[in-house]
Amino acid sequence: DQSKKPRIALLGIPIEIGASQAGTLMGPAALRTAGIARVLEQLELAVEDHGDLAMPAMVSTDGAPPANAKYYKEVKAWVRALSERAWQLARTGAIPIFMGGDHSLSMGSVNGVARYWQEQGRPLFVLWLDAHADYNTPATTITGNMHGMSAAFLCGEPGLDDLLGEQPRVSINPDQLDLFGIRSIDPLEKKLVRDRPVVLADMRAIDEFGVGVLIRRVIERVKARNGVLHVSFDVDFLDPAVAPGVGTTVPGGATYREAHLVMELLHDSGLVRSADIVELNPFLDERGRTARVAVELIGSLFGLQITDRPTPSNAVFPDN
Ligand code: EXY
Ligand code: MN
Ligand code: MN
Ligand code: MN
Repeated sequence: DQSKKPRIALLGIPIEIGASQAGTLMGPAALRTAGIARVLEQLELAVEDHGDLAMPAMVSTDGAPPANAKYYKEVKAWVRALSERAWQLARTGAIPIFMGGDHSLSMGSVNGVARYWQEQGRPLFVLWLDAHADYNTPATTITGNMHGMSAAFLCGEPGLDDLLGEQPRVSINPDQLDLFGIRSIDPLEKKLVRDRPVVLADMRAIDEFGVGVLIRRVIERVKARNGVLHVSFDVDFLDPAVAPGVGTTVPGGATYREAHLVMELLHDSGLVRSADIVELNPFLDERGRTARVAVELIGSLFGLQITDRPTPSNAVFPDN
C-alpha cells in the first residue's frame, strides 16, 4: 500500500557558483542516472521526484553585496528560493533529499527544514560529513567561495545577514552541529570553530576511535534532547580513491566501508528526517563511479543492508 510507505521527496538544486570549479550543476542529473530513485523504491519507500529547482531570478533592487563573498547575489537568489521550498516539502511530511549542486545550497535546505522543526518544537541537529569545516565567514575566508561558508551561516555567524531576504532565518546552535571527517581547515576558520561549541570529529579522531564510536556519540546527543537529524553529505568526505568526482578532493578521507557504516548506523537510529548530497561534479568523475558510490551510500542511509546488495553486473562467474 503506497499510502503507508514513508515518503521521500527528491529535489535537484543545480547550483555551481558557490564552488571553486564549475560542474556541480550536473550533479542532480548524474544522481538520477545512477539510479537514486530506483534504489530508494527497492527499500519500500514512496519516492517522489520533484525535478530540479529552477534558477531563480535575481532581485535587482538589492544593495551592495558583502565583500569576500563571490556571486553573493546569485547564491542569495538560490538560497531564498530553496529555503522556502525545503520548508514546504518538510511540511508535507516527506523526507526531503536535496541533490546538489555545491554546498552553498545547504544554507537554504537546512534553514528551511530547521524552520519546520522549530514549528514542531523539536531541535534540529546537523551532521556535516565533509573534508572541510565550511565554517568561514566573509571575514575569515581566503577564497571568497560561498560553499566554504554554509555551516557558519547556519550557526548564525555574522557577515551574510541579508542572504535570506524575507525568509525567516532559523539558526541552529553551534552545539547542534557535528563536523565529521574534517581534514582541511583555514587558519582563521579553525580559530572560529575552536571558539564555538561545535562538535568536531576530524580524520585523526576517526582513525583513532573508528566511525562506530564517533557516530554513536552523535546519535546519543540527538536522542538525549529528543531531536531530529539532517545529514549534509559532501561527497569529498570520501577518500579521493573512492570518490574522484569532486572539485575539492583532500587525501586521507573516509574509506568505502567507513562511509557505509556511518550511513548504516544513522539509518538504524531512526533519527534522519532530511539530507543533502552535495559537491558531486560529474565533469570530473571517472565513468560515473562517484555518482554510483553516492547513490549506494544514500541506499545505506535509508536501510539498504550491505548483505542485500545485488551481484555486480560485471561479476565473472565460473563456468559450472
Ligand atoms: N576552506 C576552503 C574555502 O573556504 O574556500 C575550501 C572550502 C571547500 C568547501 C567544500 C565544499 O566543502
Ligand atoms: Mn562542504
Ligand atoms: Mn568539502
Ligand atoms: Mn582510515
